[in-house]
Amino acid sequence: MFAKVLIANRGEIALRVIRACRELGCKTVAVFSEADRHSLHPRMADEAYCIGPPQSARSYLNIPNIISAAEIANVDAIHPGYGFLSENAQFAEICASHGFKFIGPGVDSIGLMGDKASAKHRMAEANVPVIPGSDVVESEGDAIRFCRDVGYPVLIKATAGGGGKGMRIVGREADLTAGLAAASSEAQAAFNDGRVYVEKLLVHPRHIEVQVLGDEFGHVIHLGERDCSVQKPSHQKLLEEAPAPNLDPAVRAELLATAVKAARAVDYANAGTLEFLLNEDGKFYFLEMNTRIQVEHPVTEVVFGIDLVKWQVRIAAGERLSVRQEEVQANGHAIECRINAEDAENSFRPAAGKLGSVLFPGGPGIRVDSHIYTGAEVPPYYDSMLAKIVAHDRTRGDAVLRMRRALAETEILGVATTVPIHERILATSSFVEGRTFVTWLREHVLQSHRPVGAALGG
Ligand code: MV4
Repeated sequence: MFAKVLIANRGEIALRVIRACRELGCKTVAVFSEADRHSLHPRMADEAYCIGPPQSARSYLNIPNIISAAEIANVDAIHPGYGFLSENAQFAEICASHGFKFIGPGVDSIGLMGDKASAKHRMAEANVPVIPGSDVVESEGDAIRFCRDVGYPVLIKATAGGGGKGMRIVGREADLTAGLAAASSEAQAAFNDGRVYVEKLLVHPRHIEVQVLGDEFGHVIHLGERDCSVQKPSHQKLLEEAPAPNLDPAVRAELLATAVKAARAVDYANAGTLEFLLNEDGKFYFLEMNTRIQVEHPVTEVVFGIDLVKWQVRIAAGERLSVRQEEVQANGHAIECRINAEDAENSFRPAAGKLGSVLFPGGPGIRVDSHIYTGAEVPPYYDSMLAKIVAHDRTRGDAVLRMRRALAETEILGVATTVPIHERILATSSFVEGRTFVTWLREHVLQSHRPVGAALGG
């Protein structure tokens, strides 16, 4: 086991990794920007090093400064958390070449899955279902032929895109030329790469992802699935749950087996997530693979009673995965609400500032992963997540009731937060019935709630 681990991250995930390392008997090293001097992660770690000014590019993305801190602290391994450098193959390579074990998959897996086109191609080769799509559009004729073949509506996507940027729906051939031109110019502007391709549009798909864990000896298991369909219009997840509600058991079995097959096909090691779109007809398609621990990992942990982050560290330290697939048993249902410093009434505009009183929920079946405290400063430089509230109970219905109770107990004064929108989501009948999909929030919650003025014709 490592003697000392550096956590190259901040906020709640830095605390999460520090806690896992401490339970494994490792010493911990935090790195912090000047804006995080009074944050909890430098306080909780055994050592802490300032790696630069508040701007991410000059601190949490500053590879030379992070490596310097690792050298000075003489650590054995580096955990990247999520976001920042967690899927940066070059960073993983630099850690290894400096003698620090990168706590994550191999550099090749990061690189392969980081390029969406190569990932999709590799999955198709492994007989993992992918969304029917064209190659990069070289001519209008190509596009017209492809669309006639798969049928409208279609979705135009940017090759360099991801996260929903540069996508265009085209409902009929007459609109195809304009759609291609618009998507391509938007992609050129956003990514300096105007290449686009076309896919069959899945109408109202669900976003279902499968947690996998592989050791460095080729053993791969899954730890069930998570439904992440409740997303903001910006494609950022807001609420996640495990297991996915109303999922046909045969579809679940096929989905989980496909995820393990996909991970094995790329010799995957450490924690990873296979993302799929599940269509209304029960067919599912590979979307992308995340080669990091994810924000929503706690819903899997509480349902399966395992510590994914400790397994990440153990696997990186060369341990065999001692959990066999047959031993993996789901217990109950868990829901996670992301509490962000955002104003849902104003397109989720980020809020920043000094917090007033912070009071978190507790009691049976509640877990709170958070780094904030009464009087803490919420800096404007980083993503806006303040806390994750996780409610676990025997059934989904009970988990919904428990989460409602937990949100009612939550107090975070000083900034706008997403607590109210979560209370609205949990009170919406289609959510309670488990009938959500990727555009559900916009269509069923954000639209339905319009101030009177707007309703009068605004
Ligand atoms: C799709 C789709 C429907 N049909 N592809 C959005 C971001 C990018 N990762 C892929 N996304 C989608 N691709 C086809 N052929 C619907 C979406 C989509 C979506 C996917 C996952 C999670 C949230 C989403 C929100 C809107 C659209």
